[in-house]
Amino acid sequence: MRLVVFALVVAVIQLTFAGTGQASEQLRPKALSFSDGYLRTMPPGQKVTAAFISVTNVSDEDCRLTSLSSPLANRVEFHQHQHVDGMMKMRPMKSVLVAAGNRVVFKPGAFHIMFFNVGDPLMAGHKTALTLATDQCGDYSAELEIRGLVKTKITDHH
Ligand SMILES: [Cu+2]
Repeated sequence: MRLVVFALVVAVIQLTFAGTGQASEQLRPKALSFSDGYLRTMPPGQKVTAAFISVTNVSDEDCRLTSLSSPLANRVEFHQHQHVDGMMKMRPMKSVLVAAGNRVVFKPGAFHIMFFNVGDPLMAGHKTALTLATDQCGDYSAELEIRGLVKTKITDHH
């Protein structure tokens, strides 16, 4: 009998803790949301590629993206395109600010994410996780769809 009472007490304590966990999640909603993430496949023999994604800050606090990681590459960087002496150059950025209520779109020819030393060939259609850290808005895992370089032909064209 004593054992049953003890088991009940343990169950009630566990329920209480589970309850507080959910409450604190609700008090601190995620500041950033991610959409349209994709990673380009590489031509044979290459080990460098780029990823693109939209980052929306739904909070009223500025968030700064500070670092990136991926299981597919040992170095992942934020890059920016710049015109220098009539040439398009890429420059790494230490961090990217996503201001309160704003959206930053990583897209071809603008801000983008570079993957270096990609170990294995990338399979179009597969998905992979990109981990993003911020200064004060927590850490995130965003989904990237792996897409081929060549656009699929429209077959229903007359
Ligand atoms: Cu780049």
